[in-house]
Amino acid sequence: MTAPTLNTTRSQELFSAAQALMPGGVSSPVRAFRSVGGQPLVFERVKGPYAWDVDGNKYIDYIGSWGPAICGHAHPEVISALQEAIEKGTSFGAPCALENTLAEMVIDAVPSVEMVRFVNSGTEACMAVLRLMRAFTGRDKVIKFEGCYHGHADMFLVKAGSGVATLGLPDSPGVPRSTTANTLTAPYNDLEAVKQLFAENPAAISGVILEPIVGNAGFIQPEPGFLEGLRELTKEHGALLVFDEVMTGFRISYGGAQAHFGVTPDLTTMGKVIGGGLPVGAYGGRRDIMEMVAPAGPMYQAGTLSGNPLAMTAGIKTLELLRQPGTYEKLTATTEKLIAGIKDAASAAGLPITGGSVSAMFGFFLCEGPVRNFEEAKATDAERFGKLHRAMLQRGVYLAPSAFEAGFTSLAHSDGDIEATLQAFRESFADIA
Ligand code: KE4
Repeated sequence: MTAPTLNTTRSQELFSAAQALMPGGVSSPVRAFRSVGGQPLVFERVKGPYAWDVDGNKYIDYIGSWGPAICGHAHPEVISALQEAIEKGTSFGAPCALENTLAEMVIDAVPSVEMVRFVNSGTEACMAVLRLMRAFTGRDKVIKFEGCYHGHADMFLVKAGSGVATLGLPDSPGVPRSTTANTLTAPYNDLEAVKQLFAENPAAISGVILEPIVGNAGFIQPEPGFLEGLRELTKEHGALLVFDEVMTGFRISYGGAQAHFGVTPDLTTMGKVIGGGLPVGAYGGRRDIMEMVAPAGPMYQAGTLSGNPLAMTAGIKTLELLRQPGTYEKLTATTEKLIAGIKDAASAAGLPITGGSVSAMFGFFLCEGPVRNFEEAKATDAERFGKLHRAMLQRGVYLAPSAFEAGFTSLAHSDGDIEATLQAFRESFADIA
C-alpha cells in the first residue's frame, strides 16, 4: 500500500537556503537526515505528541526534541510558568531562588546526587564530570563504551554513538591524539574487557562513564549484572562510576536509570528533561567529590547562562508534572504497547527485528538480534531502516532519522496515537519487505 506523497515544498526551500548559511543546513548533524535520506523537515510548531512542518503536515513525534518533551511538547503548565517568569527577565547572571528549587528536586529524586551544578547542555555536563573525575582521583585515564555518546567534547569522540555513528565518522578530525590517548574503550556489556583495562592500567584510571541504558547506538539495555559488576570493579580499583543520564534521567523513572536498576554511581550527568526543553545540563553526585568544584574547591567550571531563571522554571514545572502518581506506569504501558506492536508488524511482514523498551524509551534493530553492544548493533539493516523512516513520514509518523538512536514516548501520546502509529508501521513494513 503506497502512502500519499507529502508536500514538503516549503521545507525544501528553507532547507536549501539553510545549506548556504549553516554547515549541512542544520544546528546539529542528525537533523540533516543524511543516513536515512529523504527531505529533512523544517518544523513550524509542536504541541503534545505532535509536530507540524512548514508545509502544514502533521506528525506523531517519537523524538520529542531528543528527550525533553516527556510531558508532551509545549505543555500548558510549562508555557504559563514561562510566561510568568519571562516578565522578570531572561537571564540574571546571578544566583536565583529557582536554582535552589530545581537543585533540591534533583537531589531528592536521584539516589547518587547529594550536590549538583547546573550547566547548559549534556556535553558541558559530561566535559565537567570528566574533569572532576580526574581532579578527584588524580588519574588521567577514563573508560567509555563503544557506541555510547557523551556529547561532542574532544575526549569523548572515540568510538562514539549518536550522530558520529549515524554519519559513520571514524572519529572526528580536529581531536588531537594526545587528547584521546587517555580514553580507553570497551564493548558495552563486556565486564571482562573492563577488568582487562584495569589490569593493564593499574592505578591510572579515574573512572568508568556509561549510558546505563544506551540510546545512542540504537536502544541497548544492560545485561543482568553488568551495572552491578561495574560498581564493584570501580570500587575495587579506587575509580569512580559515572552514569551519563542525560537521556535516561527522569525518563526511566523519577530517579533515573540508577533508581530503576538499584545501582548507585558516584557521579551522574543529566540534561534534556530537567530543562523541560530549554537549555539545561547538570552534573552531581557525592558531596565529597562535588565540593572539589570551584569556588568550593579548585576544579574550575563556569557558564554565563548556567542556572538561568527560564530554564530553571521549565525544569521545575516539568519535574512537578513527572512526580505525579502513576506517571511512569502510564509511560511504561504506552511504550510497551508500541514496541510490541512494532515487532508484531515487522514479523507479520516477514522482516527480522529485535528491540525493547524501558519506561518511556524504546528502540529496535532490523536484524535477528540479540543486540548487546555496538558491534552487534551494526548488523541492523540501515538501508532498510532509511526506507522505513521515509515510509513512516509519508504516513505522519516522525521517527529518529537514524538507525543508531532511540525513540521517546510522552505522557501526551494517547492510545489513538499509538494505534495510528502501529497501523503506519504495518503498512510501511509491508511496503519495504
Ligand atoms: P547535548 O550536548 O546534546 O545536550 O547532550 C549530549 C549528550 C550526552 N549524553 C547523552 C547520553 C546524550 O544522549 C546526549 C545527546 N543526545 C543526542 C541524541 N542522541 C542529542 C541529539 C543531537 O545531537 O542533536
